[in-house]
Amino acid sequence: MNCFINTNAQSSFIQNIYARNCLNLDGHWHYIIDPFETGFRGFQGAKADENNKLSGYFENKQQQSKSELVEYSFKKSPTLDVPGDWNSQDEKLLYYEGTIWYEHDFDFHPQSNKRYFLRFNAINYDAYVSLNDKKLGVHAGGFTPFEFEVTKLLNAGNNFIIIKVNNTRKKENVPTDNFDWWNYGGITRDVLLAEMPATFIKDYKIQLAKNDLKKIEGYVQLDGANLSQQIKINIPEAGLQTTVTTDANGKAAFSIPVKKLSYWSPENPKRYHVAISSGTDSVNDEIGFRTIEVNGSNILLNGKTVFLRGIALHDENPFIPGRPRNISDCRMLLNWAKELNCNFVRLAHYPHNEEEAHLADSMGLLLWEEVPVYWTIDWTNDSTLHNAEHQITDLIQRDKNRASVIVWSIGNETPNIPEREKFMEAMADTAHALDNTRLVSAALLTRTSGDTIFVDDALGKKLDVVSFNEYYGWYTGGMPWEINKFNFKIDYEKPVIISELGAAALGGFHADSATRFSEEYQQSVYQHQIQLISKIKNLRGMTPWILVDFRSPKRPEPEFQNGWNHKGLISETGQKKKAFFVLQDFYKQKKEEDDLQEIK
Ligand code: GCB
Repeated sequence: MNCFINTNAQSSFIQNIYARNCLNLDGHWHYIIDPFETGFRGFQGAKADENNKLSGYFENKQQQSKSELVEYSFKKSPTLDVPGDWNSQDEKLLYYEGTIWYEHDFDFHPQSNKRYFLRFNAINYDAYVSLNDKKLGVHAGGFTPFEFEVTKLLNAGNNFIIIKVNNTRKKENVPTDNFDWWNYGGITRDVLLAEMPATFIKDYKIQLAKNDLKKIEGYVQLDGANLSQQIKINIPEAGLQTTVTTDANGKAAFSIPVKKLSYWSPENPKRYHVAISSGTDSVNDEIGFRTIEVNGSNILLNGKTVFLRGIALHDENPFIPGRPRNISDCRMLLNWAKELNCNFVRLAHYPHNEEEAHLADSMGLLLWEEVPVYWTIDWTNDSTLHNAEHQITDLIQRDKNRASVIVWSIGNETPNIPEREKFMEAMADTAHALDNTRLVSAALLTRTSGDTIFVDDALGKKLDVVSFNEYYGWYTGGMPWEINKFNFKIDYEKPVIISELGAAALGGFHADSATRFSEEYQQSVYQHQIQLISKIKNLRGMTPWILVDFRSPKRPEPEFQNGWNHKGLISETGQKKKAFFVLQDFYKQKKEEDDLQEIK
């Protein structure tokens, strides 16, 4: 059974964790590979973990005398870097799917008037967490943050964390057991110990009101015993401030009229310093203010039509190859997108690093963020839906103050079958209910009959933007130069984004444009795709698949694939393929057209 058992984890977490006073617990963590789950069940398979007491293997046990039999040792075991997936750090773990135990010691001296939260920014997939041999709780889902309050469990002096991580793919998980990327396991993002005042600002939202350039709106949420306080929100550079009082639940909503603001956009990624303070706490953020809306078949950014010159991206650094280990890895990827003349990036197919959205804010890149509701999810399983809803909720909770984020994507290529409807409609409703200031979409599938490509998935009615993936010239539709015969029939009078198109090419392999896996073939697909999709009257953006080659166990062909999906415009060695320049030129032209439009 898969369920999102979250005994002690908060259903929400501290907003803007990187602006807080944190001890960073990254570093070299000991690990033990445990394919038989011996540490969990005990040596004879007896039950472990009852009444919050850990037994056997979990404990940070040392041999006390030379005669004592202890058949494991964290201390003597090798280490893995945290953050980092395990697959890329130890050759024998490249394909590993199962359990690994992590252990990490740290020295700490808690203060008596503070509260402490142990924060994990992502662990893939199931995490079972303990501190000083006391169970904190469990978490399911590989890409969203979670935390535990540990105020009462910290020692003065030595402390240790033990985590059992398991990345076994399961049908009922989100994503399910079949997906086209590497199943990187482990503690893939930062581990932080946050020190907070007894009553603190746990959450806030500060954004322009829906479609309103003249009003900043939001709320502040306190956590602690002293819930009724005065809260000040100050944006000094804009000359804006307000004071509100929190209610008995610690929440206060506010609204600030705006006269003059420099609005955030890719051309002007202006962020304002925002200070939020209560009697007992204060936190700062850098926030950009912009509106995003759909008007008929247009997408309007700050009231003006925008064309989304995008590209899709996995959360992977090809040079490791593995999950990015720090923000510089993400910066490298986003810089490549900039070089391609993009103003938009699709962070596929799951939530990427929290800091990446801050980076996109500062670089002026619009973002599509997504949850891994991918392909054949276990549609009728209630706990799977609960898990998926939890993931979209956590993502929105985490990134709701980021100007860069304009689209929440609730899934990718989910088949148009009746069992799916309830699930996906619930996802769309959840995303809309949590955030009415952004657009909700999903990467849909199409169907072809004769020379017509039909976009008629019923889910389209629930989406603000109709997006779909199509691989004409690669998986279907004949040779690249034959695809222009197709025409689109799209059932919705809404803006359209092509969320994927593409073809694979092995970087450096040259042949004619009829030869699969050659750069020339890929180049030809891009040239003809640009003509094909230009037929779509409501086309307002595109995110071709994909910026960089990425690893996939579903690509075993030894000569051209060798465990890689080579649809990148940039190879796994960082080499730009011919198609990169086709798209770069097209986007340059699009940008010039848009700039001209602006002048008129
Ligand atoms: C798709 C999927 C993407 C795959 C891609 C491919 O439609 O959305 O995850 O990697 O096709 O390369 O086939």
